[in-house]
Amino acid sequence: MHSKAAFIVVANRLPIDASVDEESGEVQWVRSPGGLVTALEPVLRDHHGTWIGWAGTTEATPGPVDSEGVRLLPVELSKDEVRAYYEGYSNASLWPLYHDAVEPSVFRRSWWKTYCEVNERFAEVCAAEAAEGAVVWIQDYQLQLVPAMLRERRPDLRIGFFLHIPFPPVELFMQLPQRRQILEGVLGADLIGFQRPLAAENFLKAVETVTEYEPKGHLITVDGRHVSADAFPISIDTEGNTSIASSARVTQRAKEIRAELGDPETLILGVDRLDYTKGIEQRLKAYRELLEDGSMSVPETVMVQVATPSRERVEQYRVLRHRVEREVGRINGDFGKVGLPAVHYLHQSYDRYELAALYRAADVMAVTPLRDGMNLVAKEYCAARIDDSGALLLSEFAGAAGELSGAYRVNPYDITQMKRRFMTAVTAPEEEKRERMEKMRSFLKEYNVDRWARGFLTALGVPESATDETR
Ligand code: GDG
Repeated sequence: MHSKAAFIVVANRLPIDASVDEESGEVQWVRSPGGLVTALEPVLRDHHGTWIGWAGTTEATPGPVDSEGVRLLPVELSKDEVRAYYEGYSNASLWPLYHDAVEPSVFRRSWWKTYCEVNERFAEVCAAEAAEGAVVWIQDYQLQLVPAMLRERRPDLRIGFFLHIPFPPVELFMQLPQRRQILEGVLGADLIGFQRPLAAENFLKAVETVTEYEPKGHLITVDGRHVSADAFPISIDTEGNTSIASSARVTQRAKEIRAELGDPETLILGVDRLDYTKGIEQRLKAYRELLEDGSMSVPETVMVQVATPSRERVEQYRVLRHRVEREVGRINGDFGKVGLPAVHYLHQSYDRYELAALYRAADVMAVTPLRDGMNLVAKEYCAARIDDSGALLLSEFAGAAGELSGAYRVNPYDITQMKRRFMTAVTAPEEEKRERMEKMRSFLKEYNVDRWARGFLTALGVPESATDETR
């Protein structure tokens, strides 16, 4: 029998993907590298820790896998559960509400019921896996009930919770039919982490308004227990990103990309999950108007928009895709030339090397969300600019705007201002851009994802040596 875990990460998804072997047709599990894995892997390995999550499939769910010193423990979900818990309550009720309700939330009582049941399952799996006094770190909005459900079963555990997306202002949060249950769920944790101080403040205000608990500063006393809520801005594996961007393969590919695009003077890049929070439509609108009024022209300027497929069964995402594609078609119809479109729209996923090559090829990176917890793409772009060139256009509504002070800030709701900022980013003197980029790059060297994970775990009471030595 395997021994119980002293450190556990609980997230909606396990860091693995199913891949079907072409010859045998067998399902294999491949590790999917991501920021969270990179950050947590050393701590997990050091503690012989376990990662609990859904394997991303409703079919051949793998048994527990031991992978590079980390135990991956899958939680099974049925098709109906994925629809109601993940696509429904998480992504059609909570996601829009937590992002300023930029699209209206859809509330269905049956989705909530399944959300409770699935959260319960995660809590049960975790309770059975945790050693006495273990540290458990629960991730994100899909699992907000797990902290309290777990505490009920295992009061001996040290529980942390981190919300990757914003926490909305109380006026909006009040719309949520299950506002009390959600807050009480999260309050099961000892430490609650947010991306920005504003999110922590919104949360504290919601607790004060909705529950009987009275926050004092960042502390809330819940049944005699001290719960702390604070900001822990997430970051990227800066060194890893920089090293991929400097590789010969990526350097070569960045050159090829520019050549394939017809060697434009200015290459504008957008990389987002195709999500209505990312401000893709506003960005396209500003670009179209700049082409219309002659401030920019094709082929001197070209835009590449990578829109990674996302949540395709959720209605609002389908509608968004139509709107974006119609606008891209319109821009290309009006301003493209044979073999030279004004926007290269790519509804595809790329590997990290191609992504890094795009970052290195782009003169201006446009990150214009209407609301975003942090936005890692903005940080990855800076990490990839190994010669300190390039300009980052960054929405003030992205968490990253609080940290990346060298960016050209935009309000994506103000198209006129966004057009002006686009032009500033394109025409600013090289020296100015370099200074701005240098500032952001040195910030990211220090504030990388290790620092984020260590900061949170230290605040949670995990001894510093345990989070430090292996780094
Ligand atoms: C949530 C919050 C918060 C994208 N396309 C491809 C690809 N990506 C990678 C990027 C980046 C990640 O996905 C996206 O992260 P973001 O932070 O930009 O946005 P969300 O997905 O909305 O993330 C956000 C984040 O959680 C972390 O806390 O910052 O605010 O919304 O790393 O590079 N990666 C590859 N191919 C692609 O086509 N390989």
